[in-house]
Amino acid sequence: MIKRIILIGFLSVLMSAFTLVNAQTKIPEAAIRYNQLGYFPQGVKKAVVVNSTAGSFTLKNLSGTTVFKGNLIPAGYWNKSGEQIKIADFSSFNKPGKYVLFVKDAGQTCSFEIKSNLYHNTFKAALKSYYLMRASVPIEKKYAGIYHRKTGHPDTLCYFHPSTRQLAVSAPSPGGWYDAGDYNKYVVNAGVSVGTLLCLYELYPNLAEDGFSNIPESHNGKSDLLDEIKYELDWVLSMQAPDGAAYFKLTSKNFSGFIMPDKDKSKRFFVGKSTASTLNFTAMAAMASRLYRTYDSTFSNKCLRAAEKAWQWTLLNPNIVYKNPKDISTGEYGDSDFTEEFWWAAAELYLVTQKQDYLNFLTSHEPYLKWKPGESWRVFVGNLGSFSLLLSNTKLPDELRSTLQKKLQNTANLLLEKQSAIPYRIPVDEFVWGSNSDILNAAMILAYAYQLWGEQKYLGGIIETTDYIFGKNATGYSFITGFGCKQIMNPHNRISSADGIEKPLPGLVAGGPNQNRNDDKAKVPYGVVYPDKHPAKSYVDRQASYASNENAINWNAPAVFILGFLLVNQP
Ligand code: 9MR
Ligand code: 9MR
Repeated sequence: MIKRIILIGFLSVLMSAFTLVNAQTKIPEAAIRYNQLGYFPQGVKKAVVVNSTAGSFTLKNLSGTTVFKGNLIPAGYWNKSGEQIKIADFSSFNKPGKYVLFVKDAGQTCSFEIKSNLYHNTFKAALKSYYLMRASVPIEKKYAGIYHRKTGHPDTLCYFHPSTRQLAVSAPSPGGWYDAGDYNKYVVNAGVSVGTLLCLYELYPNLAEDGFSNIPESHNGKSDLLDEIKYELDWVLSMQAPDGAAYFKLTSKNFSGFIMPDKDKSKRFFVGKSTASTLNFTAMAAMASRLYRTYDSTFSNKCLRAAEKAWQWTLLNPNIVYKNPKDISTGEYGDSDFTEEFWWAAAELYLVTQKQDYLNFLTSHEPYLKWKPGESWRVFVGNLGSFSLLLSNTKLPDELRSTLQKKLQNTANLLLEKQSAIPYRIPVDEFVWGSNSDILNAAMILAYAYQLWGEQKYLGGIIETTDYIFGKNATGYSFITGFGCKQIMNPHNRISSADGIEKPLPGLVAGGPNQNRNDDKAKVPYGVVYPDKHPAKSYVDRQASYASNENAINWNAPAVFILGFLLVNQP
């Protein structure tokens, strides 16, 4: 008996040792990671081949004829993804058409295209997603097809939370876009989103001309891009308090359930006032005043008055940090350093008014132009101000202009250097909450460098960065809903999860790999299991994963910017 127990014990130890060895020696699967939409005829064309022992690759057309053969170039081990990497470079093949890549032990890709205007449909969808995320109006079939839905959150009667120190009981605050997977509206995050989209308009005013987006305002004789942004701005303007400050957010007390917008009947509140929200408000309104002047001069004047009043409040209240009151648990967009927001607001106010006071502010502060990964809503806004200054014909002191140019050049070149050292060819290798937007924001810096100096290296950097978004990444997913061969199907988006339609709302950018895995089941009870914890693979296409698979207006904005930029600037 005892002998038998010992024997069984011995056997099970042996077996578990065997499984352990087996798990450790499990051969990692070989795979091809590529831009699932395709490549530009005259552009860089690379795919990443992982964990493969093959030495070569072939490119075939859809009738199976080999059109190109090349050697795989070893690029070593990448610790961010835990993969051995080789590169398939077929840049010299430039015949438009549909193709498939083959690698002996990694199999084959889906078909992808080599063509110009590669990003026309994705640009259109990424922009249109803002319409689909509009609050307070019905989303109509003639504009949204199967994604039509009833009006959500009329926001005609919103209450002042005590944190606003407002004596009135209620006021309307309708319109605007839902921030993200949740139904709340935050002034801070409106800032970087509106700013980024207006930057694109400033560069290419004819890109999404009247009728382009098929939205209710189409055929009003005005740019659909400006129409869409104005939908948000009209809401933003309703967030100004009588003293000039901007309330922090318009929100329910807690996140709603995963129900359709029209089913969420929770009370909505104006909550808080802060320096960050008020500076974002100032910058948006000032920038809008400048760029909407010919569109609607009354609106433009209204924006300017609102902006200057808000700015005055921030001079008296330069340090009001927002914290969620005890009874409010929705997004906090926590920030206590307002350097970037002040810079952006002052830049926009100077450009629209040309008043000496604003210029004095600019010349007495360190010009802001930096790359910092993480949280575009918190830091990237400083760059938006500098982009506006760099593009403008307004007279700037020579020293300010040349400092900004130097900083832009240095930052862009550092990003390119970083990119060339990362086998997936992205300019960022920290993957925090919303990493996809970091990667796209870095590409925006390259875009402004290209705009100023026209050097091909910057354009090449943008193109390779965009490959990452459409599947040339360690997860193998194409990160914009509705596009690519391996699509994300379960974004953390309340509408997509509750509308009964299998395919999620199209054109949404997923947050992407998040090395902090803030929603890991190991950390939070309602979390998700991450099958692979390498930073570049910390992503799950699960609805529950708000820290890796949500969408947000500030993540979509740089996608719209970059896709639009690549429609105009093709290699
Ligand atoms: O759905 C919420 C999402 O929009 C936020 O980004 C996220 C982080 O603040 O929170 C999500 O809500 C979760 C909440 O924080 C905790 N309980 C589970 C909620 C749904 O996943
Ligand atoms: O994008 C925000 C990210 O940078 C923060 O780390 C995170 C946690 O505070 O919050 C994110 O913003 C969420 C916001 O608070 C509520 N709406 C959804 C946003 C995206 O997850």
